Amino acid sequence: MSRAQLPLLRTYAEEVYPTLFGRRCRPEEGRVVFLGAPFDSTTSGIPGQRLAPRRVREASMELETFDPTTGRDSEEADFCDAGDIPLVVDHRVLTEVLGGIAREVLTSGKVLAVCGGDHFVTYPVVKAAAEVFGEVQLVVFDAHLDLRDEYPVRCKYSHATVMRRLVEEVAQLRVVYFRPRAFSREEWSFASSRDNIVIAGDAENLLSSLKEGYKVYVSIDIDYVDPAYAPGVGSPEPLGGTPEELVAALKALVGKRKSEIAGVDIVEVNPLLDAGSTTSALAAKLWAVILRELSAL
Ligand SMILES: [Mn+2]
Repeated sequence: MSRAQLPLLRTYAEEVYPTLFGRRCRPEEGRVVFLGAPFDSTTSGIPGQRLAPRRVREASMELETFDPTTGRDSEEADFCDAGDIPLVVDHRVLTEVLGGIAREVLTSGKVLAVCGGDHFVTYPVVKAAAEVFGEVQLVVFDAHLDLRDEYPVRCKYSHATVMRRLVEEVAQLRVVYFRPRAFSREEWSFASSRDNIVIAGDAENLLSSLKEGYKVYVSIDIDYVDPAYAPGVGSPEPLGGTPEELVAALKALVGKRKSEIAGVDIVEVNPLLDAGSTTSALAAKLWAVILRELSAL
């Protein structure tokens, strides 16, 4: 049988998998590398965050991306969508695979943008950042502190212990939380006992809490936002912030610290618990803002 040339059909096949804002490029192109981490093995609630990278990309295709106030368009931002890491279900394998990629990307001078996944995906990336840069400041937008020693029972490495493990294992790490609102007594007393953990109550406080000269990594748990705006999360916590507040804080942070930002992640979107694509679309919109701001160097 002859091998038919079918160029039109091949084009369609290449476009089956959605990319962030439709971007097709090679991973070595672009200042920012966008990478999906479809991992949800350490969640203590209903899993499904592994589906978020794909849903967030699909939602991004429906969004308009031009910002008239700056004249910038997220579709033209200086990034590449590198696809997803392979599905892994063991946190040690995730640490090896994602940590290795993060070291490579950060060593090259690029910014790593990770689309989770449950909050544990932050662990290997921040460890890699500390290996590459030494001193790292971790800015956390999250309803929760994720500072439990074990959660669920006897589990040391999970989405609810991720910040505790990082604080304990990474020397020279500073953690600055922006307006958390859900605490266990244990977490509060741990946070209060450490001078490398700061809780900021507003954007001004956040910026003044950051020391000069440190690389900055930004971790956004989508449950920072009120469940009314982000229902597709495993641990919905009432009385949260609005998306506008989050965007204002992110713009202030990225605007002021752009050249120091080593990486950003958005985690804990769970499409299985979402109301339509509400939460995935919010995450996609946040990526639009972040990529636009990071590109304006
Ligand atoms: Mn959370």
